Amino acid sequence: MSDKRILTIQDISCVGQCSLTVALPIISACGVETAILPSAVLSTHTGGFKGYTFRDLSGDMPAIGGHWKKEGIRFDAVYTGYLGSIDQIGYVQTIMEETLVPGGLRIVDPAMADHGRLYYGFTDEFARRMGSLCGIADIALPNITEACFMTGTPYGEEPKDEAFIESLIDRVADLGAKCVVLKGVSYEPDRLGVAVRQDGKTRYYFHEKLEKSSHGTGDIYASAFTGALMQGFAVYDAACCAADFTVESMKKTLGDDSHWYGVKFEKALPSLVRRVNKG
Ligand code: PXL
Repeated sequence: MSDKRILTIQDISCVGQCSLTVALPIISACGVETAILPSAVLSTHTGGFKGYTFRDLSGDMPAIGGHWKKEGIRFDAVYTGYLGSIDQIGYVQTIMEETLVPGGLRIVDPAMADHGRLYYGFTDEFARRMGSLCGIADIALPNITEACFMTGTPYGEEPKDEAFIESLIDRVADLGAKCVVLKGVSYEPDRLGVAVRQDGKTRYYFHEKLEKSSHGTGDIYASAFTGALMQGFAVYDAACCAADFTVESMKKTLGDDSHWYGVKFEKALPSLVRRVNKG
């Protein structure tokens, strides 16, 4: 069997346990070679720190992609997260076309919004364009807020019942995404989970809902999902595995209020490694 190699494109937040600083260790721990393309370099993530630096690396992307094309470098999957500009969305599509092996997977985590709001610096136009990237995805991994922004669905204040969730997934699927893993679904007060739409059917996976929501958990989820998928898990099984790992990572952080900026996923890695690396 040939080992898988993937490319992940997202920012380096130097401090803050999100994006590349979680994707690289998690996917590597899953036994999958992980190449990176940083979309931007920030001193910290944007969720709670003040005065962070931000260097947009959009200008470097075409030349980096061009070099890989010339060298014949290929990936079994490209997984994208936080992107630094609208231009990057087009560059990413080109890099996918030029570097994916035949049948290679496009995994897109929109990574631009949560709790009903876009992250600082993003616009409705960016969200619309991210919708077009999700439209070419084999697997799109939005949370409810991101799915709403990409599809022009009002987020509203009301609890999101099954009818709302099913029609929201329909709308993301209508963008063109082949599979949709919708994160942050909850129909009962103490249960949280994901809805996985594949081949026109939705399957749910619920786990306990912890009191505190934490930063960077979407990136942890998408990274573990990608690692498990590349190790041969079916989409639904990878979605469940990633959910369990994310909850475990959050539990490892409970009780340490000084660790407000992210979760201690490192402490949960051994369980993920055991579950994903079968060989
Ligand atoms: O975890 C998503 C994320 C990634 N990168 C940066 C962020 C955020 C969320 O706020 O600010 C820079």
